[in-house]
Amino acid sequence: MKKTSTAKAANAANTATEQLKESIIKHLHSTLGTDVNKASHQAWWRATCAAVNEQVFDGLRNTQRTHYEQDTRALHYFSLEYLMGRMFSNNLHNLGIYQNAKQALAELGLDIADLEQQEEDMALGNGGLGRLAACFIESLATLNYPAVGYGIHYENGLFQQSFQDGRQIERPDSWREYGNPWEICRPESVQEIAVYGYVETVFDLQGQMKKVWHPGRIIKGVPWDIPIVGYDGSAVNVLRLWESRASDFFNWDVFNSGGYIDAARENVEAENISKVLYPNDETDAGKELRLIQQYFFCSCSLKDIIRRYKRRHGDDWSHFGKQVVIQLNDTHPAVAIPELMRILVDRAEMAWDDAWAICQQVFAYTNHTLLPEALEKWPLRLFEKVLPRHIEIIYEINRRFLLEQVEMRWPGDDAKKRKLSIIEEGHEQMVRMGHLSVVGSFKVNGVAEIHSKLVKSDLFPEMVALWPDKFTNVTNGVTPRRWLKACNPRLATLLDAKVGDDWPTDLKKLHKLADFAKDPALQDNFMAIKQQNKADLAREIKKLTRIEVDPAALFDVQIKRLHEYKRQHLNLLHILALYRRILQNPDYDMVPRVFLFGAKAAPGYKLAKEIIYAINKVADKINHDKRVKNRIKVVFMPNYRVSLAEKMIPAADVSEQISTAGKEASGTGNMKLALNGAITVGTLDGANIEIAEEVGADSIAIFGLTVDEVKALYESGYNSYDYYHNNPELKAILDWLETDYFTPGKPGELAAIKRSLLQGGDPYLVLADFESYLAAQQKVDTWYRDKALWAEKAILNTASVGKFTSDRSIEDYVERVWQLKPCQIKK
Ligand code: CR1
Repeated sequence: MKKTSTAKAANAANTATEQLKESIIKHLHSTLGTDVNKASHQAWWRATCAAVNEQVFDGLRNTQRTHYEQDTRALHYFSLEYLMGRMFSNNLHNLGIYQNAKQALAELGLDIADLEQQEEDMALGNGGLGRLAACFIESLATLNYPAVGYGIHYENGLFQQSFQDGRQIERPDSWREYGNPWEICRPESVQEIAVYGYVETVFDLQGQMKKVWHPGRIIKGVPWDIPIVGYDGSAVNVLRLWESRASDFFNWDVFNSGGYIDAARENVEAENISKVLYPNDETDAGKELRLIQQYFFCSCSLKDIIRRYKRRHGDDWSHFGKQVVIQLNDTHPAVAIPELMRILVDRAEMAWDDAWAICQQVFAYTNHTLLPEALEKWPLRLFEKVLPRHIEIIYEINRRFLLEQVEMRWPGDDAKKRKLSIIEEGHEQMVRMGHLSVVGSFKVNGVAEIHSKLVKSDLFPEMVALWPDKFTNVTNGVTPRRWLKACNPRLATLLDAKVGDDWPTDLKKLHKLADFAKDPALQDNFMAIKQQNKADLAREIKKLTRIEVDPAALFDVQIKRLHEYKRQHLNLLHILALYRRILQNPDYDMVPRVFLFGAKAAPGYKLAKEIIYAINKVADKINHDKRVKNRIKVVFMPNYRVSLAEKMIPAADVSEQISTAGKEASGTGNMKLALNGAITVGTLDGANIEIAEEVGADSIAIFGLTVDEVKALYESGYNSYDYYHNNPELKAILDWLETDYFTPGKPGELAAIKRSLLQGGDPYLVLADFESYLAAQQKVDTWYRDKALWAEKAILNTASVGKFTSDRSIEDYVERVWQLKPCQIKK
């Protein structure tokens, strides 16, 4: 019995492989216009993508037809960022044809790994927030939920980073310079949107007052669809990204009246809107173009949703709130709230209360940060200039909110009104997008338990008093398809054998592994895989940086955006402490470690760039110092991005999650690293707390002040000099940074870090956590010496983090916020 079914499966795989091969050759000829004899890897890759797309597009058509026929309620994810990375291997895995493709290509004399490297990352995001959106849309497709991702088709994604004498250099990222095989242009669904101009008050024949917006400029939005393949390949959803163009209609007049140059200039201005992603992670750019970007994509997307709705329901709006739910990924798309109000009140001529009721059925808002510099506020003057009608609508939303909610609850309390008003008073009036998002949404969530608690207690306590049921938590997650199956094939194969091959859609299954955590055979296999992954990464490190590292050393990894609150400089202080101990004691006994960093700094963030420079300079010194005898190597990997993360994460022994408690909303790298068997050195912050609960106190190295202790310390008046004066080692390494030891002939080049930690007041409590951080690292050193003990902890990490699949996050959203039903797609 078993034999025949295995034989059948083998036959089917053979046919699939043959068909793929044929299709690849066909596309090499007819799509790429080249020939097997002269095709480059790039051409082979494109031909293979075209072959894969035959299946992707079948799935896409099936899915769209089914959703239309069944008139499903759908989620619309509004996000300024999608950090997709590469799509090739993921699409193959999710279609279940990775092995066939690998085989087909091998038979054509090609290594699939070489082709994978041909793809540019689709880096339309900064960091965690954008990557979360990418994981979520993949999970939504996998779980068969009707969903569309909406965003911007940036011509340039996040800048490419290189180092020149240790300093970060940014270059533009033209990810689609030669076209991208995964995107489909949809000219039939173009939208036109308006900005600028003025509002006129008119009275109709019945004497009703009406507002008429006379726009100053019209911009065309051209949609590009990226198919999102669910795992097992039956549902294929879309990510719809808008590209801005000059409106033909609008510029025609200017052109005719002889204003050819003016028309050309306007074209450039219109096209600028989707030209580039703002490279700030967790800081508000506050620029006019950014507001226009936000409005542009929200307006295009809402019109797209309404067009689809009307195709089914005509002018009957009564089902809109049942069919449509919109998730706002942070406040960036919050302008969608007044835009929907404008469409309903001004265009559909609906009564305000009815329109508002619809809005409040439709919008939900996710908060991703408590950092004050990230909380978006727009100068009222600017808002008024760009969106003159929307500012009036916001005034009206605010007037009613203050009157019907705040005044009712706290009569006569002007201080409360000032605090809660969507318009901030002051030297310059500002529009508070966070307030607008909470007022306009039916649900508000944070992204980890602790963060959601802080959103309620520290950010919006009065809003909680008004609407206690509005606030909820959905802890973040990551897709195990990309972050284990595709990026760590060796471990994936071991897991298939040990727990069965359904773990990619049922990650709790990994828990079976815990029973074998002490089993020497499993430990050997598990650690042998880690070793091979480390050897692969060592080769990559050599290729990218020319630095040689020993795969037998402990690989200590910190990968995330560069930010003071994430405290890469705390990591650096630990490295300096170890180095100094070695210099003072040539026999200093420590497990050899490779410290690996990957991080981009926002181009305007000076101190972040100084930290990169300092790490590079210290690395240079240590890596060439014979006295170190390879006990320490420091490597800053250039151009950290999704595809590099996929190489680093499977090779990590230690995961650095060392933010100041209360500052990292969740983190998602922490989940990916633990899933791949790295042991976390971390603070009780964000999702680290939940990871610790899952893996158990013995399999994680927790250190540092807690959220409450951090608050207490700030309140009692933190003085970083106390720590500097009381810890001679800490004092010595900080003073070291002021000398020219790491920058010969140029003393003081690394002094900015010391300055920020002392004169600057050390806003993120680096010095306060230093001692306890070093103690946690010492513990890790001890653990690592005991191979069996380490293997057990590593296995327990992989076994215990099933909770952090993005499938679970999506099911939480469905239950707590979206109220969706899955829709099975027949193949
Ligand atoms: C948070 O800093 C979180 C991601 C995704 C980031 C990070 O801790 O994992 O969001 N916040 O929820 C952010 O980018 C603008 O705010």
